[in-house]
Amino acid sequence: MSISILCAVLFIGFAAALQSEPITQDQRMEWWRRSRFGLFIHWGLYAIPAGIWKGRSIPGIGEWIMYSAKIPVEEYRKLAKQFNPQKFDAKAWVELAKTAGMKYITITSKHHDGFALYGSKASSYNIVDATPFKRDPIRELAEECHKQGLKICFYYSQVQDWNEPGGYGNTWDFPVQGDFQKYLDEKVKPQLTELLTEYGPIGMIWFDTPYNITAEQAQSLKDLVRRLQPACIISGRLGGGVKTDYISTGDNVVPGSMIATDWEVPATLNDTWGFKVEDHSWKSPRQLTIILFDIVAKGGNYLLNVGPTAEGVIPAESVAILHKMGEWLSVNGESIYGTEASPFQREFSWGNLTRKGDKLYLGFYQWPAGEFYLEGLLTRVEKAWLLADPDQKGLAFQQTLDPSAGRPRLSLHLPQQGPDEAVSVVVLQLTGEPMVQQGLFQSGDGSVLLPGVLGKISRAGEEAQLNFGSRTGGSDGWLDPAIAIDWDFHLEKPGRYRVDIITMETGQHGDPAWVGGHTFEIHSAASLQGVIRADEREYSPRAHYWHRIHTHAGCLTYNRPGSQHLRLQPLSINPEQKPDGQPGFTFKEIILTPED
Ligand code: H79
Repeated sequence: MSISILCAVLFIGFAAALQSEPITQDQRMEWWRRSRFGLFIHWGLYAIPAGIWKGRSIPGIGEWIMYSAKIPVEEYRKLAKQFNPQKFDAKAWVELAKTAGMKYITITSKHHDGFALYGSKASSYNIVDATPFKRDPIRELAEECHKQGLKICFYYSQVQDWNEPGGYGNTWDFPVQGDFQKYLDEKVKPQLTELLTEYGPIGMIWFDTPYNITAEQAQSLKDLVRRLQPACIISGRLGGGVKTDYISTGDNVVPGSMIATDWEVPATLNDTWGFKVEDHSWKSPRQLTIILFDIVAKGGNYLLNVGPTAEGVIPAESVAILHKMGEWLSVNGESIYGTEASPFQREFSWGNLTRKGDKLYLGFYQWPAGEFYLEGLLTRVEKAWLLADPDQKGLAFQQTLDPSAGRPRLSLHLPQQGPDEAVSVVVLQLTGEPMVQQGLFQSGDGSVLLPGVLGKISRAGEEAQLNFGSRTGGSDGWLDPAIAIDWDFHLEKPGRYRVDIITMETGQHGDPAWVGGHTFEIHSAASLQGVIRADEREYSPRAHYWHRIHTHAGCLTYNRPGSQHLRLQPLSINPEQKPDGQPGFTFKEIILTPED
């Protein structure tokens, strides 16, 4: 036996031995953590009506048209006879994802309407058996992904199925809920088995709407996926309280702070997932790039959606946006792929940071005018440069690390203009792993930021909870005025400070909602009382469609430097709710600004 054959045999034996080892969670998540950016595809029969049924525009998301227009099963199923997407081109779709800098594709194998986008033997209501198209686009896409080195993942609606009496959701055809267990056994499990055995290695199964399923039922789906493909990731929305491989935020919801686990934001380019001919509310590539950077800086993944037409074409607007993002990533991808969350557990008004080993990447959503300061970094900087600069010309900087000189501070001399209109990235090469002074400190400009997510939340002296998970980062559902937030912070410069309370607009794009009129008390150096009102509106780069609303709450004078405390206590919360707005006090943060 030659050495090379011997080596090959040994290697195969070794690989087989490795395979029989149970896969660890870190191994399962490895590709996903490196990827950071994926393409979501919502495609199905709903692309034919594209938001319009019998001449009437149906409000809401496109793939929900059967539900929103209460279309009877018999009528909706007829759409299959028209589904013939001759322009579908798996190679082009995968190439688009690659050009956009995306590393995985998650496509709807079966959405809530119950129609399978692949050749399923478990249900003839599928693209191969029920349409004139007869091809299996899921197979073509999976093969193309395997060829082009992307992970293929399948969205599968496990609870809702409007085509089946046992599935949830269709109350117009099936006013009495059918046998859900039977539906699980006869449709869901056989179909998941097909998807996990006939299409090669699957990156993940993306379950959705985790309601109306018991812990046992959810566990049995998890067990099935684990048994068939142990390396396949299970998305956050399985249900039944069963732990999955990562957290999925709400649709289009970017959390206000870091989450210390794996998580992903599923999001749309306009307002729909499935194609809608009348939806033109495209987000700008700049906005989407900021969101991408912000998500990665908080430790998450971004799954961004396209809704192809009934012909099989990805809308030109979507293609143009994704090309732009790809251009940005081709220059700045180093600050995204394989990076970790910012070591600072807070947002900055200028942008955010990502980290890889001994490097920090500062992503500027707004280019600072003049000198730029970063406080709290305890590790020495060796070199700073613009990521977009191929020569990596060093930027001048000064760093104060001597504790007797006060807070550690890096000051950077930046050029007049940033290299990118979306997010400009500065690289800091450090002498070691970044160490950061945690806690709430005064910034270089003298301001103090007290974010809700970093405060201590209590109710009548007991620990309490508020949810800052809304897409704008403001608190969601703060209706109880007995809840208070406390902060301890450090002040270097005594003096008089203006107090701004920031609340967030919410609501729908194009129709923002905001409710004020809550009354509050602030206790710190002195006590202030007031009413939440819109004294100033400010554009928020993180949540493009919604403004940050400032309430000028008055002034506080601190006579000495050092440790300080501030408490925000609502006295009353206005219960009014605007259509589609969030109820309650949509509090984001307090800002203290020195009054010179
Ligand atoms: O697959 C996409 C959505 O179809 C799915 N999740 C993402 C990834 C989703 N399932 N449920 N929802 C989203 C929320 C549903 C909201 C609704 Fe409505 C409000 C359904 C009925 C009222 C929006 C407005 C849709 C119809 C009217």
